[in-house]
Amino acid sequence: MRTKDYIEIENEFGAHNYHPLDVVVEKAEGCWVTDVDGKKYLDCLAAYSAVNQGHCNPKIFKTFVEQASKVTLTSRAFRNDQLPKFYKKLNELTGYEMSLPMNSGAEAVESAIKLARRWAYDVKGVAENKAEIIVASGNFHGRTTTIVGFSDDPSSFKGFGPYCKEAFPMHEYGNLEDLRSKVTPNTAAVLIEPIQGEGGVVIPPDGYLKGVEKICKENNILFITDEIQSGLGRAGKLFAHYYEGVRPNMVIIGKALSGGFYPVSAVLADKNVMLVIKPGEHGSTFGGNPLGTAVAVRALEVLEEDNLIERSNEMGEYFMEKLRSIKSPMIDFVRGRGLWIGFVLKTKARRYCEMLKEEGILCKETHENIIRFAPPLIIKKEEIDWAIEKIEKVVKALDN
Ligand code: IF1
Repeated sequence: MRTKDYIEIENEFGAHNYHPLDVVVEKAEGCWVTDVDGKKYLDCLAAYSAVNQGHCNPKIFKTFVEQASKVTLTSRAFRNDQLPKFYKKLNELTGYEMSLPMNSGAEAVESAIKLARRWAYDVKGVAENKAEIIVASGNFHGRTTTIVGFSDDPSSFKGFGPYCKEAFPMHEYGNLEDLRSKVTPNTAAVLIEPIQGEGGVVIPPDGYLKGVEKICKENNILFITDEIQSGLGRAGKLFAHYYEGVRPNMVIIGKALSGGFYPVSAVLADKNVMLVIKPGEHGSTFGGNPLGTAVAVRALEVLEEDNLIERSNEMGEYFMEKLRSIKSPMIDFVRGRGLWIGFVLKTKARRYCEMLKEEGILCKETHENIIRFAPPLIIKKEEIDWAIEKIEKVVKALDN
């Protein structure tokens, strides 16, 4: 079958909840994917930062196969020999006393919401069912009904209500005065992305994260960062919140936590927060399973062994410098941290992405005019040079 045959089947039998580019991937390795027609592409999306370690990373694959041949899932009714290693690894790597394993990013965000509310009732003393969690404009934290209920993007929330809006006051992302004005005695937490991905790599003003931490400390509020996309090396550090030297009370991780082999997410916290949830009060069938946690430990080791966090920094700087050297009236500016780059245009970006696909580069536009370049962190300098050549060719072609 060829590309068009697969697309016809998708359109006929699959939900139409996406509008993907017309490329049907058959296999992938490192930074490169190959479609069913045998055409190769440089992947500059990396599954929204789930394959920071590169597609089908051989070291993680080895662990995946070994563990899958032993046991994949026991449910949490029993214990397994991989989960303790996962807990220990996250403690050693991040310094948080405990972690709570889930599967998708949204599930980890929902878990953090439950932890924050329970902490508000049992520790802070907020009246039952009155806990508020302040969120940010332009946020993206997943697609469950609770989460889209506090989105300000109609394509996320329209037609899926009713919602509990009063439980999630919104402040303008980056605006500390606005945040302060939303604090009440019922505020349990502030939940933000340290850099907003879906907004097109939106970096808040210097001092914002520090300011959020200060407001939280002054008002006995939990500071929660969603690092599902920005974390684990994508922004050039283990966590993007390291840029301001803050230590949130909870950190939410996912995506690259498994190197793209298996849905693994987690909430990191110290005991004073994590232990508010008692046995039997939260969980999931696959959360903390031996296959996912074995893969996650290996995925984290690969970040360290192959120095991917430093590479993200260096290669990201290099990529942004080369992008800034492209001259065109249609380029507004380039922004980013590490290998997480927003190429902001003065026009619609979809056409650029379609032409880049023809040139062998896969990337995705966001908010109409921004192209995100976020390749796997293993990308080589010569691969960036190759990409820049193609990007410049497309930009020049569309200038005329
Ligand atoms: C899709 C983008 C969307 C996330 C942050 C939680 C989640 C995500 C910061 C939820 C997931 C993915 C979802 C994916 C496209 C991508 C995404 F922001 F990365 F670009 F949708 F906006 N927090 N982001 O980025 O994690 O439940 O998906 O595992 O197609 O929906 P999830």
